[in-house]
Amino acid sequence: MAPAFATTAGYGGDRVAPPHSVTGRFASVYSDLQNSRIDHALPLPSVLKTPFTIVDGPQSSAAGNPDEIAKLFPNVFGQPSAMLVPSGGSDAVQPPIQKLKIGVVLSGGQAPGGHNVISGIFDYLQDRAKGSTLYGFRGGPAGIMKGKYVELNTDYIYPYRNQGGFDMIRSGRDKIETPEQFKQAEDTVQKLDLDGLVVIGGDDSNTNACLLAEYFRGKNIKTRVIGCPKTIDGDLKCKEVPTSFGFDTACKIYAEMIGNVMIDARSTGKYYHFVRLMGRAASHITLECALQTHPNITIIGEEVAAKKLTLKNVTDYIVDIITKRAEDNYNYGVILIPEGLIDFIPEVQHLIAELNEILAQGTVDQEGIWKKKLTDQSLNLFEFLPNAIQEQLLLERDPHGNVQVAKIETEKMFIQMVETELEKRKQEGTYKAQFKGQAHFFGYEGRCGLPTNFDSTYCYALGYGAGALLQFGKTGLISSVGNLCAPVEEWTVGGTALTSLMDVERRHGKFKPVIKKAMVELDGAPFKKFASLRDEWALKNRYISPGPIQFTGPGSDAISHTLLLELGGDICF
Ligand code: FBP
Repeated sequence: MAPAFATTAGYGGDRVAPPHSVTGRFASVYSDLQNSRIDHALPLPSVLKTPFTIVDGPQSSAAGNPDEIAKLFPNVFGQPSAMLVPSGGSDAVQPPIQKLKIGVVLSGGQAPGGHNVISGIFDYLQDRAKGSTLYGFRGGPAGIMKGKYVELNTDYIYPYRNQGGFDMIRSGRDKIETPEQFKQAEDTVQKLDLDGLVVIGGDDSNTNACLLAEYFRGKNIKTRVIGCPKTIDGDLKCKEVPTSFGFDTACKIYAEMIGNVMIDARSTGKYYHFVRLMGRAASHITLECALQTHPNITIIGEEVAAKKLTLKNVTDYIVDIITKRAEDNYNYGVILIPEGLIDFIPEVQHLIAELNEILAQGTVDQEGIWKKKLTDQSLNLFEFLPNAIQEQLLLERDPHGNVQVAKIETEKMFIQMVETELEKRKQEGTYKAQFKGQAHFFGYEGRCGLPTNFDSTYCYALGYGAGALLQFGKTGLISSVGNLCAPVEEWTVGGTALTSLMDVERRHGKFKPVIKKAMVELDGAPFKKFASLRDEWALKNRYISPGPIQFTGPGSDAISHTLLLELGGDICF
């Protein structure tokens, strides 16, 4: 018997499972757990279960350089934030648009919960705007430009409910940036007669969403654009957008693996495990995993940058702790390193900036003549790095011109550098033990897991809210769900002006709008908590093994330590 799947939205009543899947995924070949997750009932914030209307807040500004942002976004700058509030009885407000045609796109790296954002939009349309149509653009923004889409219906969406991955419509990293590409996007939305477009993505994709909103409004095109905060990296957040989805699940997956490695280290007593964690420029994932598992050493990139540490300083910090632990006969341990670390070290930043220039001119020859273009300091550093790291630093940049930090094996580099330094200390007689390093990179493993209860529910509310914003004619906002420490019923739902998250960067003599990445704040509660405990974790083994993600019972609804601490809560160890 096909199980009934119900949202507890209560608005449009229970939905019944389609008899079979007609898409790439087949619920009939799912594990029992995957199947049970499809039917997991998602609670909605109370405001989404009643008739509601939208109330505007005060005019917004920008995160920096408001005058420049105002010039770049003359049609959407300064918009107020929007908040959904109940409107019952005689106050009931009819949304201006009854039936909608909406497109949705997944942009950038996978993050658990993306399918639920789409389910949320779809269910909103079913519940509140009957007869509407939802199109999914295939393969990311390229799908918009090339007009590649699929109509999403109940059967299509069903097997993806509460499941990880982005495979319902896939994602991509293309950017809509040239005038021709904007024109292509315009042609597609006109052809489909779209009332709205939801862009589910990180900082770059949401900047792009805002540029599209501006473009469409400037040309009097009716298509409105709403963004949704996605990225496991956790670096797209502000007061109104407390976290990006996917961070919670990814950190819990990595924390389970780190916990297992810790027990392995303690069991054999012979390895130092160097674990590099995804997260690109920011160290939020590393910090959260440290708070969840209590490793012996954790390097936070933002602290390294603030203290202007060199590679040698970081190596010495690790080696000092290894040496001290050896005095207590602990010749094992776990060390967490953020994947973007290399980019935080000022001397490496200079080197990368010089390499970027050289690569942009396309002048990296086999003979190494290109190296003459490096300054002496950068050349010395480059020559000092292991060969593998040299090669990785020369790899092609991503579409945004960034070094692909996921491909740089910093954990291996540190093992080599620590080995060399310990050898020196052996000669000096200050280290007498045996060091063996094991390298790990935990990255892609965390991006497509079954979303936690938090990510499932949060994403569903983000999608449902995005549908509401579009039906009320909003554009240039990012779907925002707040009050996340409270029970779901009390969560707030609304939208925040994308331009209010923006600043400008000067590139090639022009101002370019960017949503500022939210980095780990050294005076923020999560880092302070970590800093107050790290010395104890370094020498005493206070390992915690959080185990696999729970969907029921103790801990199943716990939010990340980072979010809890940022929202004023505390954790007791
Ligand atoms: P987004 O910023 O698009 O969410 O991607 C996050 C991320 O997983 C980073 O943590 C990682 O550095 C990068 O994607 C890897 O990119 P790719 O999937 O292109 O290898």
